[in-house]
Amino acid sequence: MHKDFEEDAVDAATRVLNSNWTGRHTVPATGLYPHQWSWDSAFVAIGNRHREPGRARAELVTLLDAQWPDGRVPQIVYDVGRDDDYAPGAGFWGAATSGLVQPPVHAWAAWLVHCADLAGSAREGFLARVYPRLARWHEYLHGLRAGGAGLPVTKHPWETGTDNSPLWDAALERVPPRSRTPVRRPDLRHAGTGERPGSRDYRRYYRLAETYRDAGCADDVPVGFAMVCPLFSTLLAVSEIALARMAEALSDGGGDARADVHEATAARVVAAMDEHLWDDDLGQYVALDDTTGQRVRRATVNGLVPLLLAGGPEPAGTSAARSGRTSGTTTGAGALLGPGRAERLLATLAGPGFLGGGPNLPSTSREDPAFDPALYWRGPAWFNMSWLLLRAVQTLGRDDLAARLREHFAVAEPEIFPEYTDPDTGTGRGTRQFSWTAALTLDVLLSTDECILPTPAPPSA
Ligand code: 9WN
Repeated sequence: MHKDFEEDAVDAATRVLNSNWTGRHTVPATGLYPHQWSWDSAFVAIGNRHREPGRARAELVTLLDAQWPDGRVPQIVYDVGRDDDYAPGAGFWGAATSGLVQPPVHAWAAWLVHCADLAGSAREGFLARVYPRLARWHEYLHGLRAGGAGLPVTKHPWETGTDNSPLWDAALERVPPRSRTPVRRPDLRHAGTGERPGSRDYRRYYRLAETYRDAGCADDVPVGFAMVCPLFSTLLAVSEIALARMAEALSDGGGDARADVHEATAARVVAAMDEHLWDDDLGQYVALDDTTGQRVRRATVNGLVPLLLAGGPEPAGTSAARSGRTSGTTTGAGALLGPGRAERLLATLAGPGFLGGGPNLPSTSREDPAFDPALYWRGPAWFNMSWLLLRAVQTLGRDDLAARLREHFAVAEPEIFPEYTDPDTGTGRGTRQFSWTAALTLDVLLSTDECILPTPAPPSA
């Protein structure tokens, strides 16, 4: 990317993050999303760590302050003064937060935020504050949310972060498109109807949320939707490895038993993904319907994200913050994908359904019958997905694919930091001045260390 462009983009992205910062957290977008969202805050913290590390720490601490006693970190923390501006709101839940969750990218984000400013982190006792809460969050997912395959289930499409991906179509078909609560759509004031889920989908979303809420958000009551997602499971495994690094850093010298527990848990998650979510015909991971036991054979970007678990060289920038272990490679470590899987995933990523079929990475394969370049998670290119895959292929040394994925960020500033883009033309879609688009653009432009994955422990001798 050109130098002038980079400076302009850094300034413009910083302005977006400044204007979306409320003093305690960052809203995803002031109009469409006026509250704090869980995984958005993690991506925002990853971008803010470069120039505003104190704000990055505050972002995560604010979110974790809203953690439930059972360990869940809520999907949304409401700004009750703006309850009319987004639906369903605090009134629907009868609580200050949603009862749902979102993908667990937080521990990974917290580790990166810590590594970016070791002195500030130590001064605020950041790791000691967040580690126990993040560990409880993961315990909730491994415990109350464990499905038959031993992987966490999502109880609502909103929990997947990829709300109307075709991965959820068949399961949603079984949900009656009727809710007792009237459906409100303030979102349509900020994005076109052709870019957002339809009203039938929304009636089902409400129905599911209402059923879960009325059961007291208890996880032993079936709500009619229980899906295992390869994106969600991957982020859990990566974050579990981040918890291991945190446990070591906190134990002041290494050899902490908890780090070994996190490593073993990550390895168990990856092994379960390999066993239950791999689809050899599609050459990628897919979702699993926990109600029927069937895999959902649809090609989406969610199923490529496990490339983050393919290994690679030791990340130099993170090793300085680790105690007790200063070198080693990930090759052969327990938390990695099975033999041959990385090569197949790379081929699928480069193939006609994804990067081989057009300039940017679509959220749903161009070869899937549901592909639509304008509609939310059914085709548009999302910057968090380009970022996740970029980090994966950089770690694997695939500079060709990294250059392709980086191209997406070149349209972020000219398109006013859109929520997502048409994967073929780069035209902005959804809302604008979207926080994670700005934050991850900053991360791509400002990162000096491109290998930012927490490293699994080398196999013991
Ligand atoms: C429901 C906030 C969120 C993101 C999700 C994205 C979208 C909400 C919505 O916006 O979902 O959570 O109303 O569509 O799908 O990933 O966290 O940016």
